[in-house]
Amino acid sequence: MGSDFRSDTVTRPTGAMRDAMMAATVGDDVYGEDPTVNQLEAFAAEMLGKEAGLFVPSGTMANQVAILAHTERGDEVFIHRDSHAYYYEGGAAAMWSGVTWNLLDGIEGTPTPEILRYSIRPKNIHHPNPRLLSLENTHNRAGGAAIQLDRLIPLIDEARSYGLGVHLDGARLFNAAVALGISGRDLSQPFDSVSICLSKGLGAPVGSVLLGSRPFIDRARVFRKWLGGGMRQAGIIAAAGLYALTHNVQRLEEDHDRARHMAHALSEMGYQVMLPAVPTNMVMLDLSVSAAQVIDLLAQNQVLVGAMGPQRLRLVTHLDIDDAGVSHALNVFRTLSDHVHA
Ligand code: TLP
Repeated sequence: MGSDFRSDTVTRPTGAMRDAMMAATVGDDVYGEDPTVNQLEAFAAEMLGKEAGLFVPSGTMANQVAILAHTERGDEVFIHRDSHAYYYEGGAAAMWSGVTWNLLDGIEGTPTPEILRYSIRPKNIHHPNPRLLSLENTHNRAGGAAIQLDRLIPLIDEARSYGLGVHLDGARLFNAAVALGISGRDLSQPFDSVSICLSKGLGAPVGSVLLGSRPFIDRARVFRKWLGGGMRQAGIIAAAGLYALTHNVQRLEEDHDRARHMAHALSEMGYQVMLPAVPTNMVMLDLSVSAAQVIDLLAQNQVLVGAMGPQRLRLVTHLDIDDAGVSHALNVFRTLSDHVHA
């Protein structure tokens, strides 16, 4: 019984995935000679309708390499203030790319075209060079919200009218695609670059892929090397990624069903559940007491959850959470409910 709801990053590779890793043909990927890495990059590019792909160790490196490849030092990057690349990446874009952020508002982590328009300053010696818009789908801090294309396209059109490039942090792109009932390819189509994570709901132990045009990926490959992300016989882990993309996309529906069931049950118990318009594999709870206190109480009962704010909990469903794990967690929440209602 799995009851670790802290993140979908905690999944461990299954036996079948480990078999695929064991069987992988490998070579030195810094020489471009690892057949399994090459296969993963080509497969992911084909799946998302982009020219080329770059295998990187983490979602953070995928975002940082993308920002490096899109910008020059001092350029301005537009991003929602709750987005991972700004909020959770330790200020890395300031360190590596030397860019300046322009932080935007908007519901579900997604600005409107008007919000972007009002934040664009005229070309003038006083202002930085506006260069990139970075979006996120699903949006993590917005409770795993899947964002529909009809909200994204007008925003992207607006960005393009100022000559901005557009990057998508698609760490959970397939959760969004499955929840919206469209292909990952259609959801990626309007973006210049897209990063996907293999090590979240898809269940691989390590790795992300950055996708884009061939010249963009060639440039990104140089930055990956600079950041120390050139890996050698990486086919061992790329094989897990290929397995994940082949077997674990459609099953994300199960994680969404379990999250929906939990959201419903918790709300019936009187918990304040924050639900996005199109939810995926996350449940956010707003408490009237400190999150840390409730996290401790839950952990004493073998239920692990994370905090998304001083009084906000995040529960994430994934490959290693089954129905028994959900029932156990709900029973524990039921016993605590008198203490922790908002
Ligand atoms: N998110 C992690 C934490 O860092 C918060 C999680 O548990 O959700 N983009 C998005 C949208 C992410 O949610 C994450 C990881 C990343 C990028 C970074 O991926 P990694 O951890 O592989 O660097």
